[in-house]
Amino acid sequence: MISYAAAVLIVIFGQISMMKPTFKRHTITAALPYTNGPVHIGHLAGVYVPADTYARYLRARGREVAFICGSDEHGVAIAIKAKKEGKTPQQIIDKYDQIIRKSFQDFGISFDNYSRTSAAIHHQTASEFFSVLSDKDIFDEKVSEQLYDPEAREFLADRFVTGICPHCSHSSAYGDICESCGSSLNATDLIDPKSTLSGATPVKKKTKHWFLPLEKYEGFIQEWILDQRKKDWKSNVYGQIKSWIENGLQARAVTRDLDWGIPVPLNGAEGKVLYVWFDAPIGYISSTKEWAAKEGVDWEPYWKDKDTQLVHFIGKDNIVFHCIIFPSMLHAHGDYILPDNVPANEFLNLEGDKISTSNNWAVWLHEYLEEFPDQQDSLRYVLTSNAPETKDNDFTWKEFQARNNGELVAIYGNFINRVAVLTQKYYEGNCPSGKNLTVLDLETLDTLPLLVQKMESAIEQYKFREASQQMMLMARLGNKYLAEQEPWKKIKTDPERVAAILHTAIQITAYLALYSSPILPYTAEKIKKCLGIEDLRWDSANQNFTSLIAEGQQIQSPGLLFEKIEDHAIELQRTKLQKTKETMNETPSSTANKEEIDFESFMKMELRVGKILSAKAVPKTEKLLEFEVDLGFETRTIVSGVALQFDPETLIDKKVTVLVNLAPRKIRGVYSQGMLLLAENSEGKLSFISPADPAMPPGSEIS
Ligand code: B3M
Ligand code: ZN
Repeated sequence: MISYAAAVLIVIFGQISMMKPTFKRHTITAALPYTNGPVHIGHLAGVYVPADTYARYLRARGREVAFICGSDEHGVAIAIKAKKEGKTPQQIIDKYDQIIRKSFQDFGISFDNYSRTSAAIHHQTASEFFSVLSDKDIFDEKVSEQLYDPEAREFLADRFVTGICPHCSHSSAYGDICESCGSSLNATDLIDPKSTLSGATPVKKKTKHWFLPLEKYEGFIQEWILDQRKKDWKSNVYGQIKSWIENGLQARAVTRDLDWGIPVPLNGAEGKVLYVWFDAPIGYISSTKEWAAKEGVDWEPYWKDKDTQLVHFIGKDNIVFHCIIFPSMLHAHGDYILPDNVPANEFLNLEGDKISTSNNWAVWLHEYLEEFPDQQDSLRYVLTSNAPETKDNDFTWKEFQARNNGELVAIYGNFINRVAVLTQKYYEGNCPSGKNLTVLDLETLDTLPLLVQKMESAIEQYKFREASQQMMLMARLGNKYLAEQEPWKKIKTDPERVAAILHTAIQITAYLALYSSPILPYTAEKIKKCLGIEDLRWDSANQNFTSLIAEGQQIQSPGLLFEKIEDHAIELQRTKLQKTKETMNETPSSTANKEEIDFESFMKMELRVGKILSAKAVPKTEKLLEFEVDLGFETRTIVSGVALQFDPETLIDKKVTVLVNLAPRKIRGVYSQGMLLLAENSEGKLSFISPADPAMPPGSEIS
């Protein structure tokens, strides 16, 4: 018993000495996802699962937390996506905001608030922030030469332009960043730039912009991060900042010539909007305001009180924005606190290849749940235990299966299940007495607070992989204890011993449930309910750890906690990816990719020149226009899905190519007789096929 008491003291003392300076409250932010696509496992592993684990942990310890996120709805990525799909940016953001919100909800990402940067409160907050800096004369106003697409008649910046990276020669760097070497770029730095709108080579044209003079903040960043030796910061983050400072910081334009975004609140800035990376991080502040208003609390301490811990969870491609640009903005403003830490993760690859939204090389969260319903915790666990914390990591379906079946099912689930079943069988579900615990039982229980302490310390250092290992060690301990004690062999001969064994095992299940909650929230909730310990608190439990569940307490079986994943389910996923790969490797769409046809088949098509006589929208549709087309020998009605890209008025009298002998079809109530032929470039831009000589009369045959 002495060794047992001593161990407890060590545990308690150890905990006190390990504790970091405690903050009064915590503002936890997770990168605002762009609403130009759904979210995938890379997002979850890199940002949202670790952020959620941290937020859940702090709440479990009774801390005041504001866990903040929202959709990032401005910027070029969205403008491009809208152009590609022939939709308005608003249509795009509305669609993906919904999908993303739902995925987060479905995976139990416990944001206190999830906002949108298109919200009025954000426009106002970002606008005000800009005005404060402008009033303080922070910005340099410069007329400079920017890239301009002469075909699309638009200024090009960021993702609207690609070219060769001047630092690493990567052939498809963007106008704002090279994803290969991580350098932040200005579009004019690119070698051999090309417009992603039209493919044209851009020309330089003068335009006025407002610049944040980052070079003036070098000293501040140097002192804040490097000189203070934020040694508890992750080395990948610290290293990136250091190399940025060593290369020298340059002024960055914080306005853009774009028609999608927050208007620059200045006279003489008409037609210009705030740069998305200027407004997006301010989105954390707006989202906090939105939350505070709903909760009836004051938002300001969450951003302005030195006793608040501000932590940004992001992926490594966002480091410069969160560790240099946004802090410089906050510093220039003057009222705000700076992040206490930015635990950025590296990237998660998928089956050996970089996850890519455009190539569909991803496991989309909404699709995962269709195939593995109610198995959120399995994915959360696998992504945590294999998180790309210090280097890029690979997600493979095989490993997913192995960890799910070998750890969650065979160890964690098996242990809990056996305890529940045996307690039911021997004691009708009531926890047996713990009065005859042996030294071995007590020593087993003794180990638990130590594991919890290691887990706490890992989480506080943002080492979530390690935390998940400690959690699994707890389950292993329980499983091993039960396997070695073999209560099923002793029940007839030594019922007193069996009572002690099950009492001990039940305490371990309570432990496991309580301390798994940041990592496996759904599972923890289920077990806690069955044990009747929903109200048990993280800290109090640790001081009372031999009798979390008292003698006689009724416990229920949580049923199947984790489902075994069979080979065929994994094969299905791998085949799906294999198919994607085949499409990726297929000849690009700019070269022929349909099956060969013979001359006769081609000759079956009757193609003629037509002249558009009238064009009007088909009521209650977004995309359809109804045309009257003169074919020389007759006039036909033809419906075509081009409304998002063409103004009907501009098409009158245009000569076009018509497939005349296509079987007629009724489209949205309109009888369409034929098809207008269009060319489509890789960006989705459409163009009618017109005869080179505009004098060709309607009805002329094309062959
Ligand atoms: N929208 C996410 C990304 O780079 C970007 C984060 C903004 S956080 C303020 O994918
Ligand atoms: Zn590069």
